[in-house]
Amino acid sequence: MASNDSERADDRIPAAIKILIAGGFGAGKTTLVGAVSEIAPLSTEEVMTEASMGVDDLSGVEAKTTTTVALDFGRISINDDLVLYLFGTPGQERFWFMWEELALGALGAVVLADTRRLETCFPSVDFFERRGVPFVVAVNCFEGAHHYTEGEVREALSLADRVPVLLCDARRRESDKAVLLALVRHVAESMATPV
Ligand SMILES: Nc1nc2c(ncn2[C@@H]2O[C@H](COP(=O)(O)OP(=O)(O)OP(=O)(O)O)[C@@H](O)[C@H]2O)c(=O)[nH]1
Ligand SMILES: [Mg+2]
Repeated sequence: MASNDSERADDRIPAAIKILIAGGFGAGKTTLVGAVSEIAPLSTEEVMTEASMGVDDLSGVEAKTTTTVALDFGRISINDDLVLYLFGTPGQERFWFMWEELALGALGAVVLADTRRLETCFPSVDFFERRGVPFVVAVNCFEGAHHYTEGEVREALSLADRVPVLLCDARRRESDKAVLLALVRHVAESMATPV
């Protein structure tokens, strides 16, 4: 017997794509994955001890007590046809060697920029530009920090016109979803018109 449309919709297996959440130390990567994930996020937070003093640059994020030592992992369904698997990268320089492995198979990335230390997202921007991985820049607007306009961020990071820049609050799910939707659109456009 032929199945009807609603049965077919139930049988559909959504496409799954891997997305990286990158950016500098303390930019809010773990916060974003935790806020937007529809499954309990996996995180690998460790308490920062005195041993990291002089190794990790805490200027601007002095209140930070834990840090990601391997990865964050979460999942979000965009619709019935598309699921995003989110991999948050570790931000500290001593763990950057893991980015290469985490980036394998990633179709796109969010670079979270920290308004208190905008320059800390340079290495992430550089990493994805070199590999030709489409990315968006999401500016996580911390209260009390300088507020940049989209144009100022674009100029400061020397971003190509095609790279979307958005302002966000990593703690808010709707804000994070808007960032991920912009990324999905950008990935689709990049696939249609590769540079
Ligand atoms: N005020 C404010 N605090 C935030 C925001 N996003 C994250 N935080 C806080 O900033 C701190 C650092 O956030 P994390 O999500 O751990 O940052 P991270 O980028 O994962 O850090 P690393 O993995 O150590 O590089 C946490 O205490 C968050 O609660 C934000 O938008 N506004
Ligand atoms: Mg983290």
